[in-house]
Amino acid sequence: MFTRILAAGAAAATLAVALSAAAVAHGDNNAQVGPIEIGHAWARATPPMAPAGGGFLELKNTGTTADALIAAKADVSERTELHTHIKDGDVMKMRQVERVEIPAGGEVALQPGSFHVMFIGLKKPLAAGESFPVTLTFEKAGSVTVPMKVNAIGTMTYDGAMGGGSGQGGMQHGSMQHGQKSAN
Ligand SMILES: [Cu+2]
Repeated sequence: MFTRILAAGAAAATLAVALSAAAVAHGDNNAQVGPIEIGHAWARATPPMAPAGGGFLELKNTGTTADALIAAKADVSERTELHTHIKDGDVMKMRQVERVEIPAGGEVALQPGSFHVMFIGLKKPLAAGESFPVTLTFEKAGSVTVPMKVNAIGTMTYDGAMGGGSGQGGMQHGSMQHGQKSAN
């Protein structure tokens, strides 16, 4: 229903703003900018000396043209980058990416083991139970700030499910190298 309203075109712009406000009021970190809906934004708590932390969210493009997440910004860290995980032999490594594509009518999840927001140079640990604002910038839709809730170390999902095994996801974030891109 929502999609059809937006597809009605530019005349719907004012309406879209009103709907956006309604979406935010639903809570659970949902926000919207243009045709892009953002939901389930969360970050994983970090141990005291961790240099970096990861943030995750779901993006849905209700529009008829592709868009892309091109930047994220937060005050909790010195730098904030977009990353993905790649498998190099048996080792998972993180790489910075310039953009995360969101196809027209499509969805993309930034989630552990895949795309994520990387908070590098944490000013203080991310503490479970807190939340902090993250500003996301999309190539076409512009910028929007969403609250990112912090789940416990080892969490794998927005709802707080823990990983099977060792909670290695959190460890990986703390120990992986982030200088690779500039060193290439
Ligand atoms: Cu990363």
